[in-house]
Amino acid sequence: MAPSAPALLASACDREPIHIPGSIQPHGLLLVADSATLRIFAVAGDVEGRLATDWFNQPLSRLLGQSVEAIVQKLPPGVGQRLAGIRGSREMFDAVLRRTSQGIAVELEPAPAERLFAAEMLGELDTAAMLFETAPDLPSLCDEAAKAFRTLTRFDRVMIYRFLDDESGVVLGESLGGELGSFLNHHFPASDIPAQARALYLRNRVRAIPDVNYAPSPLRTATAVGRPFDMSDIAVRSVSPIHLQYMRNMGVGASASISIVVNDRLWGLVACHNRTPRALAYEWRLAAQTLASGFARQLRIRDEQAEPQERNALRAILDLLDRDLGGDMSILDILLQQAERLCSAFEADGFVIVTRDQVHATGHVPDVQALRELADWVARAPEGEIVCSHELPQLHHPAAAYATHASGLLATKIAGHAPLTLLWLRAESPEIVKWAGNPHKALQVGPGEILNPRASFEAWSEMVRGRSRPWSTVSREGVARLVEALVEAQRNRCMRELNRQL
Ligand code: BLA
Repeated sequence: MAPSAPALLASACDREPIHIPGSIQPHGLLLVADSATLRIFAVAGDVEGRLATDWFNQPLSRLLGQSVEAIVQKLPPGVGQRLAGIRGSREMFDAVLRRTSQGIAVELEPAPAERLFAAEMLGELDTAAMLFETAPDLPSLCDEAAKAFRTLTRFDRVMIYRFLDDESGVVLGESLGGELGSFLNHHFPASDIPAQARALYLRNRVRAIPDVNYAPSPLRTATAVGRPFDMSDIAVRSVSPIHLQYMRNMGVGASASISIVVNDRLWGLVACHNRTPRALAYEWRLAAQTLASGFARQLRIRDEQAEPQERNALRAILDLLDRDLGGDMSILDILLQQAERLCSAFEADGFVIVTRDQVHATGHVPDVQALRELADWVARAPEGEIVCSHELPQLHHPAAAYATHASGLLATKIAGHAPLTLLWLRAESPEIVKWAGNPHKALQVGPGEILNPRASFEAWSEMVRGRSRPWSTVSREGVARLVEALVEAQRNRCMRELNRQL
């Protein structure tokens, strides 16, 4: 089958090597010095004009002062060290030094006109933490977060953008100040933020584009260097031109985005937009990162609190099964006796046990023929694998015919001399999704054509079918534990049988 238009687009976008753009944003300067000699071998930006100096092969200390040598000596890999108050020819700079595998990188950005004082910042963070804690539900928590980030950054529009399972995203919270319109509850396709960008944002947690209309400043080296310079951690890294066009299409003049990381996964982003150019200086970026950690902590706590009910129901049924499996009743009879509970504990609409010659169904399920077909498909998965989907028709096309009963599937096969396939089914829950622009028109690529971002962000609604409520990690773990218990019971029974025969 030919790949769909959005899939083609996503893979084309995923290929842009955004960590090695070979240039920076021109509000900053970049110097790269040899790690051993501390002599500069590459620069980007108007170093000659703004620092009024010749740079090539000069020691870093000539530009940054003698103290730089001691700082570099103590610099652990990967951690940025700030050095404030560097005097340029016309302006003051703040510097961040970083040890990389390709040399010592020094980023210089204009010092902000005002400073963010620690006491002021801690006060703001403390107030935000309290508001996060007392927010009654997820939408209010996201609204509080959007407000807190707007108070801190003073951008016109601040959004809490959450990634969904298929990597598309939705705006869950928003705070508006200026003339920019609202995107609250709007969905955006996965290709708007491609995979390599999401991976980078897990590592580099705060990014700013002070002016989306900038002309990039190329990295210049006096002698050829082998590998392109990796700018993954560089704040002034030049961003993808496709993304810059996207921002311009949205009517945005400046942006900043802060990663929200929960349990080592990129849960979402705080997306800050300003209609006109606006910078987010180092201190504010640091404060934004701390605020994002506090917000992420609240998200994790709430997620953990939401689970106990489901966990308890599953534990209860697994304990019951453990007790019965120690006895003499057949495994199939035990499962049949507990079928109703097995269905409800996994919050399924239907539960089915398929043996070689029988189909035993509980709850709402499609017809027997469909169930057999589905079980045969599950049985072809590698042994021990748990099949889990809340968009079954996308994974297994014949399921489109019975999607109303089974858009969600959690399933596994227990091998052995009397193999069993267990299917938990969830009914379709059609959803009206409001997109910012028609996601199916996002594609503008053909052979030899240049990739373009969407030009329209007009609200566009669509009824999404073939999806159920997603399965939780707890449910998936529950099936894994059930499989373990059943396999062990089979083994014990075999041993007992052998002992009896001896
Ligand atoms: C990056 N796209 C991004 C970023 C956001 C979005 C937030 C991260 C920018 C950053 O951290 O500085 C998209 N911005 C949004 C969305 C909202 C928003 C969804 O405010 C909703 C509220 N973009 C496209 C297409 C491609 C593409 C078609 O639309 C690919 C062909 C690419 N987007 C793209 C790339 C980046 C990006 C490559 C990385 C930019 C970079 O860091 O260099």
